[in-house]
Parts: sequence; structure tokens; C-alpha cells
Amino acid sequence: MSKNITLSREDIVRLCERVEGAQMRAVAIPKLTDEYPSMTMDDGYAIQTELRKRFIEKGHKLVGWKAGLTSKAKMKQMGVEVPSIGFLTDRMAVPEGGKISVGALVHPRVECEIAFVTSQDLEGPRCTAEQVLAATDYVLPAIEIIDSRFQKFSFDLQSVIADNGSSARFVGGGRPRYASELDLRTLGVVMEKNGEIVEMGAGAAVMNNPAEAVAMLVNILHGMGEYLPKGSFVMSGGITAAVAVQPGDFVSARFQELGTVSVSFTE
Ligand code: 0L1
Ligand code: MG
Repeated sequence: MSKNITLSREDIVRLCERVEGAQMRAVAIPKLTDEYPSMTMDDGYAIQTELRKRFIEKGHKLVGWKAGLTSKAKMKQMGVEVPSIGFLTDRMAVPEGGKISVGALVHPRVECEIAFVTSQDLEGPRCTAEQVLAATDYVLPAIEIIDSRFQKFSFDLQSVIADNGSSARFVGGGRPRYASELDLRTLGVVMEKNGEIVEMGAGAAVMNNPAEAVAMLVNILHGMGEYLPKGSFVMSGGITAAVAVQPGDFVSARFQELGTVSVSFTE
């Protein structure tokens, strides 16, 4: 697949430093397309790849990937029409029931997701949901904490991709289960914030089957010249719209068959 990269190497490095600074210092920046209106999605992935390289050089461990913007609810909420992917590192992982400091984030919001843990390598360009399910060791419930670093929450897909798909933190927990024992499409989830139900949905909201989102992620990775190695933790995308959180909030996601995963937020 030929890439449509329009930015120079210097611009990619400069924009990567800008995104990295915003993530590290929890400050909002203008969307990247304000300065580069003709920036492409491939440019966004080139910036994201540079960011991944830097994190790994600094000792962060790559633990997996996330598919984002994979449900109609999310696409509508964000005004985009194409899903995206981002990488996950050990520094983003939060234990089940853990606490997250909102002060270290810009616009934190939570999403309920089905996560996959793979036992075989997966490679595009034509990876299918069936191949994903055959290569899945188990699935588990997860909460993703996304954090767009763009001012006034105004962004486009190119900028979101460069910002690593708004990846910030993730929490896995509940009861891991073999995917073959479940129908991921009809698997329901209820999200509660401070004891009140705020969102609900079923797995089919994610591209008809969350395994389809993982296959899409593998095919995007192929376009970047990469594959999904066995042992990866992959989040398949929010089943419902994202919900904003603030200090003092307690969020729990109750998944049918997979148990509950929860997290709380502090100053
Ligand atoms: O996980 C995702 O669905 C990615 C969302 C990217 C845009 C946002 O920050 O809401
Ligand atoms: Mg997500």
C-alpha cells in the first residue's frame, strides 16, 4: 500500500514533539491541521509512529493496540466517519479498581470496551474477524480513559491519529473468557458513574462485531508495515459514547458474562 505522506521528516519530528509535550504536561494544543490543513491520515500515523519510537526509547513497553471510533455512537459524537488505531504501553495500564489523577490529563473521558488478548501473530492486509477469533486467547472487559489533547476539544481524524487516538489510560479486569463461549455481538454492557447508569449498549455497536474492529486494526497495521504479535492486548473500541469524568467520580462498567471493571478519579 503506498503511503500518502506530505510532511517532511522535520515536520513529523516537530509535530511529534508538540504532541508529546501536550501529553506529558497535560496541556491543550491547537489541532495540528490548523498549521497543516492538507495533512493526511498517513501523516498522522507517521507522527504517531515517531511518538511510539520515542516512548520505547524512553523505556516504555508496548503492550498492545487500540481501535478507536469504531461505533456509530462514537463517530457521531466526534463527527468522523473512519475508525483509527493507537498504541498502548505499560505506563498507560491502571489496575482494576485503581485511581487516576485527573490533574495529569486534559479532557478525560471513559469508554466501555471489549479487549482481546491474542495467542498467535495476526497480519494484514486481509485479516478477517474469523482469523482474529481463531487467534484470540481470551477476551476481557475494559475501560478506556481517552484524553484528547486538542484545545476546546476541536479536532479532526488526522490530528487524533497523531495524538495516538487520544490514548491515555486503560483498565482491564472482570472475568476473562474464551471468545468461542460468547456471542460478542449480543454481549451487553452498562456504564455507571457514581452509581447512576449513564450509557448502555451491546458489542454489535462496534462494527457489528468487536472482532471486526480488531481485524480492521491489523489491516491498518499492515499499511504501516507492521503486524500484531501474539500476546498483544487489543481494545476494540467504545461500545457507547464517551463520558466525561472529574475528580471524585467512580465509574464501573458491568459486562454481561465478563463481570465488572471499575476505576475512580482523583484531583
Ligand atoms: O478510543 C477512541 O474511540 C478514540 C477517540 C478519539 C477521539 C476522542 O478523543 O474522542
Ligand atoms: Mg476507545
